[in-house]
Amino acid sequence: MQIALIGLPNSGKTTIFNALTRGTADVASYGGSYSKPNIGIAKVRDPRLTKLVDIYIPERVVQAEVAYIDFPAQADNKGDSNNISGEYLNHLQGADILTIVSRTFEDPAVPHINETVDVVRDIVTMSDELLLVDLQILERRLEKLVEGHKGAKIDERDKLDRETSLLTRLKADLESSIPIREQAISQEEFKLIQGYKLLSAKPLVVVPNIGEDHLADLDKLETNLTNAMRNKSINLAMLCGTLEMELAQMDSCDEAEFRQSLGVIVSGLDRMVELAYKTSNKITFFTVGADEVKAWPLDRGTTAQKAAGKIHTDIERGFIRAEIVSYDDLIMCGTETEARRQGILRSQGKSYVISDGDVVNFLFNV
Ligand SMILES: Nc1nc2c(ncn2[C@@H]2O[C@H](COP(=O)(O)OP(=O)(O)OP(=O)(O)O)[C@@H](O)[C@H]2O)c(=O)[nH]1
Ligand SMILES: [Mg+2]
Repeated sequence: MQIALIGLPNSGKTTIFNALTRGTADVASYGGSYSKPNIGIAKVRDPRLTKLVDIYIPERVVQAEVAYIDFPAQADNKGDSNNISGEYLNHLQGADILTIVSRTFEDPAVPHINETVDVVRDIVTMSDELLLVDLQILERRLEKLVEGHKGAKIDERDKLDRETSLLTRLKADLESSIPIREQAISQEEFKLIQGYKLLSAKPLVVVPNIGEDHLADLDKLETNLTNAMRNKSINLAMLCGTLEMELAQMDSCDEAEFRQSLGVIVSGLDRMVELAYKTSNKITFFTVGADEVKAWPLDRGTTAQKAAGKIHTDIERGFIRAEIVSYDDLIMCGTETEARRQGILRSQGKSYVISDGDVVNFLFNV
């Protein structure tokens, strides 16, 4: 899973990138021209995995991973579509989830591109920027369709007409500020536009970056901001970038102690990742054993047989059945043997749909 961090200059993207990846990329280093993005991989912290490790005491623990890309904003980026093009656009189109980092912290030492701090304005600016990019893509495609129509054979015209009317409809909604992800699009229609990799079709998470001085009000601020947003479907995970970066350098005991003392028990980064999973319809299943306990990300709605294919194509091909117990039931029973004894651990066939937290043992024959 790849998450792209975008936002206006000085919003705290690199600070949050460093916190997520325990990295040391330069903060506040924009020089006015586009330079290479920072790319880093982070393990997904999942407390359920820790508990499973306590039960199985495996030789190896494998956490899920997320790749993050942090883009240096251009010095003159005030949020118009011309800023997203070329390599930058390619990177964004390749990401699974877009995350807008939006500055909420006040700091006279850190200049703001729009002079004042106004988080709602900046979130709208950034999401409109994504819409504008999509509009341009659709406009260019529509021009090509008109040209193509002239030279097309009669039987091809029907297909071109269908696409033209779909794109015209999507464009009109974009012009009314409705992102693709909120438009009513059938599965069949979606297939027609999939190749365009439209940015506003991607799951979006907004990360308002607050100052250390507002940590105590985090929950209240987040609720207020959610209420203030015109678009209620926007998913917010508010956090303090500088604090999270500081905490990321500590070991987990010190981190927990420090969080306790600040009253920020839950990691803002963990909440952000959780939200990223939720908005992109990803769930987690686990495989367990004495050799390895592993967390696997999976698209919601995937069947047991398809999930087996994540591990190995042989397991998918030779799938017999899957033994499944939910994480909660396993914890309640204490051991797999007990879950089996109580009949909670069940055998499921290939069309069983995997749920979040399922602990799965695939039986196969090749
Ligand atoms: N006070 C305060 N300063 C912050 C916070 N987050 C980031 N900063 C500061 O803001 C400046 C910009 O942070 P960066 O993380 O470099 O921001 P960016 O979005 O990556 O900036 P560009 O790459 O230039 O677009 C740095 O000086 C940070 O130390 C915060 O939560 N509180
Ligand atoms: Mg940066």
